[in-house]
Amino acid sequence: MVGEIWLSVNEYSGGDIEMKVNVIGLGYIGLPTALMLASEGIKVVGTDIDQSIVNGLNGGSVGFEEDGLQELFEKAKRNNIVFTTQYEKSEVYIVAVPTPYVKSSKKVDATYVKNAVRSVLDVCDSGSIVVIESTISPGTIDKQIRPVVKKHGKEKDIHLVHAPERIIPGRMVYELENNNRTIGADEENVGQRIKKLYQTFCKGEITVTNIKTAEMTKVVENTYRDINIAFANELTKICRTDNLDVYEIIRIANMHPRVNILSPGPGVGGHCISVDPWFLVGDYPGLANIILAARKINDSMPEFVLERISEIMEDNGLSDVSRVGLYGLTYKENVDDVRESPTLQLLECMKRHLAGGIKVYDPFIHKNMVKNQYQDYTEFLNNIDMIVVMVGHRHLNQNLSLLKNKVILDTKNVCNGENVYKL
Ligand code: SAJ
Repeated sequence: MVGEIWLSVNEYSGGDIEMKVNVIGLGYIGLPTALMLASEGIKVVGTDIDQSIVNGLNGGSVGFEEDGLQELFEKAKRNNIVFTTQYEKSEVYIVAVPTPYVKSSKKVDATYVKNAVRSVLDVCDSGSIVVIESTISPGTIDKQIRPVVKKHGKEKDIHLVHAPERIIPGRMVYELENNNRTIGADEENVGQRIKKLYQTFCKGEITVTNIKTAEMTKVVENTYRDINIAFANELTKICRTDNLDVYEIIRIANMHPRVNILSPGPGVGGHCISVDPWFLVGDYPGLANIILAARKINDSMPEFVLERISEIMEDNGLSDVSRVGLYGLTYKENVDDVRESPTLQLLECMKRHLAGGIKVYDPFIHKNMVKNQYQDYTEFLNNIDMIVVMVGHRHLNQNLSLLKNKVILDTKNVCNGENVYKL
């Protein structure tokens, strides 16, 4: 059977051999991956336990916005991609379900992955390959997934692979095609087979290594970025106490050939960079020191923004927080994803301090999800004297003139002018 898969992938690259892949979890990662494979002629079944997602896809709606995603969807449909809540017998299974972390222990919560693997084991044949794409902390496959396979009595029958994704929301389709990737497998030939599969759409370099190295590498990549953002945020706080312009300092420092400081901001959101470093903190207590400090600094930024709001309100004789508006609810610009967003963290922090009434607007969020949220930009602006730019959406820049009578706190360094305050 294993030989057959190897053959089929090889033959596929040369032409028209069928190969079936079941992609499990049709979210931000699983869906584009499923569509990409189907567009390249692989027979794909996309599975999600959420009937409404499956109904949406079968009804022609992709569910979220990404450049090039709709076109990919159309192509995949022409190639007969199937969307269902059922798991389908296939040669390869790609699991792309969420991996949250347990707030108290900071350890990865692999429940969704384990459930998905259990369901795969119920249907799969001997020789199948189960690829985990979800981000997991180092050792998760050994400690949590292998026992599930063993309990099912299939440890000798199936092959586990870890192929963490690297795509960034906002550029997913481009990055799926062009990023380098890592594949971790127990046996080199299994890794090479999965490499062939990803090579049907991925033009980047694909490194095959062992599973634990692949797990660690993925978490290290996001932790590296978290630490570097934390450095920029810490500099911001330092510069604030001395009234120094942190952006000018970073600009000049970055002219050094070996310095590349990232941008400060109102905090770090998203489901990756603000989550993955906790896996290392949780798993290596006492050793993950810089990592923990970086997490704390980035998590402290929404509160720092609140302090800045209060200072600037006082400077301008403003006392009514309900005349202040937050621009942006998403975790970064030009996406509709609000997971772990700094604005939500800031609102949470206000709630803890029993403060409320601040207004909110985001051009990407068409449903009201927080209190005092507006859907109409003009109405939002008419009801505030001070605007806090939490996210630098393109929409803000296209309508900058509307802000000329407002006091502006720009946490993303996207506005200029006399009435503009920075972090
Ligand atoms: N941010 C800053 N300053 C910066 C850069 C980002 O404050 O200089 C903030 C953003 O505003 C946002 C957060 O950090 O709130 C994260 O945004 P991001 O654009 O840096 O990254 P993500 O979370 O959208 O995607 C990351 C990517 N990982 C890395 O860049 C190492 C992506 O490649 C991964 O695939 C993704 O995480 C993931 O799934 O792990």
